[in-house]
Amino acid sequence: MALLQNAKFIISANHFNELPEDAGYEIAFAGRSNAGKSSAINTLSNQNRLAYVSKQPGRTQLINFFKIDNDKSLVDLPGYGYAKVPTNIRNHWQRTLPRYLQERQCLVGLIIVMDIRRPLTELDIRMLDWFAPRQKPIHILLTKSDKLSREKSLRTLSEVQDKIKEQWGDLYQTECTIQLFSSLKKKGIEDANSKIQSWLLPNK
Ligand SMILES: Nc1nc2c(ncn2[C@@H]2O[C@H](COP(=O)(O)OP(=O)(O)O)[C@@H](O)[C@H]2O)c(=O)[nH]1
Ligand SMILES: [Mg+2]
Repeated sequence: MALLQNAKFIISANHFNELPEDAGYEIAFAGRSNAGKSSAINTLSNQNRLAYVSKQPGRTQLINFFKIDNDKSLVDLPGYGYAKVPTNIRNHWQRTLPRYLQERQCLVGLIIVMDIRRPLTELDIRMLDWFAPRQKPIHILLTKSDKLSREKSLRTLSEVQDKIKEQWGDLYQTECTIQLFSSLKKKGIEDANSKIQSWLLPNK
């Protein structure tokens, strides 16, 4: 059974000091608005409405916490990169997100969800730059892979892999893995779930 199947919404936080206690094990999902992050969370947890999916970008502007069990949580970070977000809100998250990524002790790994048609945007790179120095693993889901042919998907996968290696390979010991994903076609679920499981249950 998928570990995330039991995930339940706990709380939304707007400020760093509203976060639940920094204890146990936490994995966070980051990504551009509309990349397919909430859909990926729903797909991986095998629940239809755990995270809020929207046709309109920019709706999730809070840090949403989901409990998996007593000491494990999943975190849906506010989507970034949506032009219509008011400047004050954008500035707020530009301060709060790096702080969360750099200071949260219980954070064991980061999943970055990228639309395969638009991978590694400037803001995705900023997330990598903020988190990579912590030497904790990063896993990238290239989602909406149903939108490209198999050949084009695989080519994008290897291009992103190369770029990551080139840019961060020598800099950090961080493990950074990448896979194709589709919430629509339910592709890549097993690989993603086993990665998440290896972070949350390292001894199993
Ligand atoms: N074709 C396709 N569309 C997707 C996929 N994942 C999400 N979407 C669509 O992309 C839009 C944004 O999805 P959402 O999960 O809310 O993105 P978020 O803003 O990153 O949380 C919605 O219209 C989804 O139905 C996918 O794997 N394939
Ligand atoms: Mg969302």
